[in-house]
Amino acid sequence: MQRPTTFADASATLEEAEYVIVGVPFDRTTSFRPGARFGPDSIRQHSWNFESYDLETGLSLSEVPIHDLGNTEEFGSAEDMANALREEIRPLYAMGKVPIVLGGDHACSPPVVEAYPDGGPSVGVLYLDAHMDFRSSYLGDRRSHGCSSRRILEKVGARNIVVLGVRSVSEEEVDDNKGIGMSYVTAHEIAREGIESAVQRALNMLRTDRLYISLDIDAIDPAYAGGTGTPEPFGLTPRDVKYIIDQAAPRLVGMDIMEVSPHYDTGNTSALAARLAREAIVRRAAAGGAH
Ligand SMILES: [Mn+2]
Repeated sequence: MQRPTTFADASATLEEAEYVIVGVPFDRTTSFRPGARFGPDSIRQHSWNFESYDLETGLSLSEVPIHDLGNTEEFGSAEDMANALREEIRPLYAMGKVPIVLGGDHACSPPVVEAYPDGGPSVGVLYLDAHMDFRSSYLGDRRSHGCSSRRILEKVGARNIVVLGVRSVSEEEVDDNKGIGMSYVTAHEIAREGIESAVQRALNMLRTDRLYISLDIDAIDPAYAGGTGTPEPFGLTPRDVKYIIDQAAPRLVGMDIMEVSPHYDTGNTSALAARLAREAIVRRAAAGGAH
């Protein structure tokens, strides 16, 4: 019998696993409505909604080696969370595993990227978000969820991160970025030019073979994913995000899904998040994703 809070089909031991689920029940930097700390367990519960068999790839998730490490402890500050999470994730990369991290607010993403080993091939980050998250500091906290793309950029460099789906940004962030040059594709551009062309453009901007996806669930329109802390209209569709994941999966080295806040939700946002995590795993498995 599986514990109900284990991610579905995560029946491998840590040693056997290629994909490792980690929950981070942390939302202390949420700027509008809190609750993302309940995201990891809600996503896990909704993951049981789906068939193990994947129609498109012909693979069964139950045959893919997935392990659920459970949740991190709770933390008093974002800095403490970042330091601990980085150390939690570092050995997973070293063992050649693909972390799938469930948040938590978006402050939980930078430590997962920062844990990626230096010295080898660099990683390119597809940062899916309604917001730019490019403040140097927010409410006195450099580790706020409003600063996450900036912290990631400081790890990977401006050429190795592209923000997709953005439609909310402060003038200060736009001005700051003029001297830094982080690439972004707005939700409006994606709606105009179509997801295929937009993703191709985004992938051409990155100079890396290895990809990491950071998915703030608010990248997706609140009509589909209203269970989140800072809902923002004019968003991507679930199918847009599926397409991004499908394109990136063969080169994927890690992924996170953040900002699912189940108490604002009927359950659909958690189900969508769980389904997108499963999509990334099964697509990468089908492509024989290498390290
Ligand atoms: Mn964000």
